[in-house]
Amino acid sequence: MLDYRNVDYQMFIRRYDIELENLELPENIIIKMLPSDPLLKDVARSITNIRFKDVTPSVMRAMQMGIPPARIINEGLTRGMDIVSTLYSKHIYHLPEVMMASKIMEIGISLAEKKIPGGRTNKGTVVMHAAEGDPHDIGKNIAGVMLRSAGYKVVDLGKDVAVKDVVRTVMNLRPLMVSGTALMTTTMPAFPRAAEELSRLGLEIPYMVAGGAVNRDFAESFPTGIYSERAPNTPPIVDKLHDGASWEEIRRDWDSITGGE
Ligand code: B12
Repeated sequence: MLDYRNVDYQMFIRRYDIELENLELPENIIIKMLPSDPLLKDVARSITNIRFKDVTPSVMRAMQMGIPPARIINEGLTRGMDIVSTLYSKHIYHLPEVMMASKIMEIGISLAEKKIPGGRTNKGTVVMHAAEGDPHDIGKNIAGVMLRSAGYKVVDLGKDVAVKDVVRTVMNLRPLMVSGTALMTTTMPAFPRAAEELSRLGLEIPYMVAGGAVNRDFAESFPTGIYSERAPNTPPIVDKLHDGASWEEIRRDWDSITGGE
């Protein structure tokens, strides 16, 4: 005969993580990650809730209330996409939601981007691309906005760009820097290939690599490679190159330039 009198029910609750499961409801994940500013919250919500019609009014409202466009992009739109990425990794959202969210984010970026000062100056050219075979370009597009607003001319080759096209463009334009983005581990080997080919042609142009698939160790594993972890950290790195720093100096001073991230 079973005796339930002395059973510690807390043990069951912990075993099945009932409390935790409840906290992990999609709405709770969203609430925990939303920015605290109510205007930026609305911007992020338009993405997390996949509401095309909300993005334009929420971005416009935030701009009218004086929130700088770069902040709307970094703390509103990007945060919204981060939340969608989290929901995707937890199998709550699937590819269709992710694709719609990235479209909504693009609408918001194109609105905010127009109000970013710096568009008319040209401190130098940067060639950007997403690696051969890689369709992920959202982070690259954000970094491109940051660089344009810092006064650089961005030549964006787009996504899934063949190594030979990167090399040809860099040969023709001789930019201050070339940047490649990879979110898939299968596509990141394209970068050392392109950098080696450029070195073989006698071009020692810094090759910034970025995106979720790569890290600083990988970036610094081949000559000319440098790393950027987050889009907003990119202008300070390029400013150093503009001031004459070499890729070796960027590696050496990376922590102080980027604040360690
Ligand atoms: C959006 C997305 C897509 C979209 C891409 C839309 C687009 N236009 O980019 C779509 C739906 C097309 C897609 C497709 C696929 N995807 Co996908 N996708 C994602 C997802 C959910 C979010 C990525 C994202 O844009 N995040 C928002 C941006 C803002 O964040 P971010 O890229 O990390 O950018 C930040 C930093 O990394 C950095 N950064 C990024 N890029 C750059 C560039 C520069 C220059 C700088 C300075 C900084 C920088 O700055 C940003 C913050 O400031 C990720 C999951 C994840 N957790 O990352 C998977 C993910 C990248 N996808 C993945 C996969 C596997 C695929 C598919 C193969 C799925 C499939 N089975 O079909 C296909 C690709 C098919 C193909 N070969 O064509 C995997 C990759 C796994 C791996 N490690 O190899 C991931 C990690 C999901 C997973 N956990 O499995 N995907």
